[in-house]
Amino acid sequence: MAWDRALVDVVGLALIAFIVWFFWLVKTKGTRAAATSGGYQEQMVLVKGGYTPDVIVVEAGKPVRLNFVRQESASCSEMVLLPAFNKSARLPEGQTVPIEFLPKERGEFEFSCQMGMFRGKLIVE
Ligand SMILES: [Cu+2]
Repeated sequence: MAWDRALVDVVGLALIAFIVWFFWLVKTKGTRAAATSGGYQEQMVLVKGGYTPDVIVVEAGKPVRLNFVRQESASCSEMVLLPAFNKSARLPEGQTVPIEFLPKERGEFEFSCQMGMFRGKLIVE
């Protein structure tokens, strides 16, 4: 019968979808910024159709340096804003633009383009 083979296929596909979703979800917990010799927690952020990584984990009380690298010409991403830290910067295409700040409080803080279409999150622990 064709229908029972179809059922097996559907169950198989559902299982694959679940596995993909599960591992993808685990991965979105965030990227931990690396500690550098200068005492900074540093993370490179690729700006291309969004922010990669878009969830960055840092520790409170230590200075952070996010190095934004914009690799697209779409005007949407030409500014990045971190309202919680009173920071913003223009991102010329192809240049590395560092943004430095000191996260004092724990919490989750958004960063985004000026229209809020691209979004990322900084998790301060
Ligand atoms: Cu935008």
